[in-house]
Amino acid sequence: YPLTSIPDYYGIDALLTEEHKLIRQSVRDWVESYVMPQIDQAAQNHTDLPGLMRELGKIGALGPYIPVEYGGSGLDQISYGLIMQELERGDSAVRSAASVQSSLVMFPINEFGSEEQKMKYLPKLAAGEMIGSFGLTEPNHGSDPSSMETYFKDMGDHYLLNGAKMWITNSPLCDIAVVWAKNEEGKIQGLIVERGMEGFTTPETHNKWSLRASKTGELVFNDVKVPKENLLPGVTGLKGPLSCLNSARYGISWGVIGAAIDCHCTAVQYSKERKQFGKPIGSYQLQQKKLAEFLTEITKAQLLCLQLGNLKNEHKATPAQISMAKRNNVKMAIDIARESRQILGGMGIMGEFPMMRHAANLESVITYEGTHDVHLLITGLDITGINAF
Ligand code: TGC
Ligand code: FAD
Repeated sequence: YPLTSIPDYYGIDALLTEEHKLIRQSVRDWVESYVMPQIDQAAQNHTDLPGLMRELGKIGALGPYIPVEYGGSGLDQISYGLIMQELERGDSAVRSAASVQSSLVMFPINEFGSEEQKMKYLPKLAAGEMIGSFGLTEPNHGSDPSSMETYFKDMGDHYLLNGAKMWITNSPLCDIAVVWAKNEEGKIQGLIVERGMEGFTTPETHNKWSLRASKTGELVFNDVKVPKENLLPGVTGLKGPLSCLNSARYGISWGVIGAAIDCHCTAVQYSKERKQFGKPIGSYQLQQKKLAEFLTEITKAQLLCLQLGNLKNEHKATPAQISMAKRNNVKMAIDIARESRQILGGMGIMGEFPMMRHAANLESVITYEGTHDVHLLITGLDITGINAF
């Protein structure tokens, strides 16, 4: 379908700077040339895209808002959002790779790391020469990370880390993992664990029906000796990992607009070309209702993200505002993926079209970074002041 059909129904482009539009175009071009031609096969074969992280590094998609002196691009939050949107138009797995590296690995090192940690890790992470993962979720604690069991002890000249993390994006590929664990006082702190440390393993999780072009796995720590200089000195408590989630959830709010746009544009094109009962299916009211609702929901999501990005640029976005955007936009995208698949009839289940892949991916996106239910409870708490967890 023609890229010119990408919706901007409310003229939102006029609110973007020339730099925003250039960044968006360059990522869009890269997605067209690198992701689109191979993503269906990668997803069908359950393999990741070769060299993806280095490619993302080359186009400046890793840590775009990290300061230039640490290898980032020093861009604003709208730029970050637009990059995520274009990546997820290609596939949620591609946006996931960039989200984890940027918001869950580079962000905590930049916010809470020592100068030595920033110099050691950030430039390589920004270039995609090093792959990071983020370990918060455990087999017994997903929505409730404060009950985590992974812990470390102070052994004098090093820490000893024990426990396990589950559902970790890129764990089988990672060179380092930012791991959240409890100290001897039961307070949560972050440690940078490096591949090769004795007792650290990263088994892959097989047989996913979702995010098949992304590697997921475990992080297992069996008496891992972690050097003291690998503790993130700048934060203690759950607010450490949750601050990273604020950044990643914000990026997801934008990203899923890309997946929705890909489905919408494909459905518009198909509905004009496919004829049944002698007329294009797009001429029937039932199909037009779907298309009209897609465009309405995409437009609302775009406006929501743009203003959230403005707030974020001013450091005024609250975690609850970010939860609302993540919850609303992911549901919007998964609904559009499912409904648009129907517009294509039988063709909608085929790999030549993106809907099934996006719909299946979005089942993970609606679950990770806080489930749909958890974000509703965060909004409920913000409205009432009453914790319903
Ligand atoms: P609660 O008692 O409310 O708060 C504990 C402390 O944390 C602070 N806090 C936050 N700080 C910054 N940002 C936020 N969003 C924050 N939310 C809470 C809070 O102020 C408090 O600080 P302090 O100083 O008073 O101690 O915490 P709780 O235990 O009741 O749990 C709250 C809840 C449910 C909101 C939270 O735990 C939650 O969000 N659960 C969902 C878990 C989740 O999102 N996991 C994501 C794992 S990572 C992932 O999925 C990556 S997928 C990546 C990909 O491939 O793209
Ligand atoms: P649970 O917390 O067990 O929830 C099960 C159900 O119960 C959900 O519907 C939930 O909404 C509901 N529920 C839970 N508590 C309540 C309540 N109080 N009230 C009402 N309903 C409730 N984690 C990481 O740390 N790093 C990663 O890189 C990462 N990548 C991921 C990649 C993929 C592909 C997936 C699927 C997950 C990933 N996750 C990662 C984990 C993800 O964040 C968790 O799956 C998510 O937080 C939910 O936890 P859970 O799966 O244990 O579900």
